[in-house]
Amino acid sequence: MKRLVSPSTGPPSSKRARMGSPASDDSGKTGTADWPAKEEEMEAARHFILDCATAKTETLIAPDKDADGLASGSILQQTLVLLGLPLSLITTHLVQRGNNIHDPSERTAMAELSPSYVFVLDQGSRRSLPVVDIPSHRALIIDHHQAAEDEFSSASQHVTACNPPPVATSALLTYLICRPLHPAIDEQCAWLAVLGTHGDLGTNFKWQPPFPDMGEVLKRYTRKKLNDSVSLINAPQRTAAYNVPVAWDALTQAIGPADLLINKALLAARAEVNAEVERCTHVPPKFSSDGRVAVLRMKSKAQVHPVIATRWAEHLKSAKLEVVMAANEGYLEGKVNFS
Ligand SMILES: [Mn+2]
Repeated sequence: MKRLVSPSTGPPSSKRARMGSPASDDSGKTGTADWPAKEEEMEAARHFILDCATAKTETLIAPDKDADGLASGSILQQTLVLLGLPLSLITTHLVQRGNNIHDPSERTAMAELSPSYVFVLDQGSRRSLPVVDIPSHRALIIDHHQAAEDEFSSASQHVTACNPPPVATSALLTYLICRPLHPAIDEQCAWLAVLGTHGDLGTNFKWQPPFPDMGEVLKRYTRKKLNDSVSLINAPQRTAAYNVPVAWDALTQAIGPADLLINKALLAARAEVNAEVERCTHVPPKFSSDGRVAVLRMKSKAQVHPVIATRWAEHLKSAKLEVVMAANEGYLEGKVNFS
């Protein structure tokens, strides 16, 4: 089966034509049909992307703020540009701290950009209004969070890797959708698929079937540099300033992990978060009277509570202990954020 579609020839004339995918190619190395998502959803997503590139109109990418979401967004943006969509027609929307994409303020901000095509990446899914209040827009949701078949924004198209297991990441799903669309995507974007996957599934993630063999990528860029990149890309979302655009800009401009490792803004963000974790992590936990719950309290504008909860969970050793909670009073005004 032909795996690559030349950008000059465009999509096959038949809407149902199969463009091929790693899940169904000759090598048989990368899993089975309908993994990481339903083949028909993946094919429909490819047609959506090709339609968008051909339409040459205002396009909005709304990726989640972490390594997986941002890597997914960067893969998609590079694909659209390779397919001929001018970068000047692509805008990115990153949601505000503590917000989600369905918040009225986010919907307003996205609608103001008057997009004809909207991509919602790695944001989680729920039954909701159309992504934006623009009657003519087309929206594609790419996700891997658990969702029932009808738990998506109305008037949207979706492709989800939430089943069958093992659940892939949004970055890997996006990569596997985009890879057959242009011959350069493999070279440009494979490392981003690994970065996003290590972001969500852990830095020791083993690339075993049905996951594709990424041995080449790990060897070329090294696991260490890719994992270092994960922590750098995840740093801006945890800073007091919540400066996610710093991570998006760095990731979309990087040719490989080496560019991220010397990025001053990312390094500064990580240093700030590390210092703040260090400041907040030494308050000893309080235990419930039965010893089953430990609570760590802190007050920080930075998103340090997940890191501190994880650290203490690894450190505390008690047969009775079942739950370790970090409670941050300083993250969102008037609220306590738990991890
Ligand atoms: Mn994700």
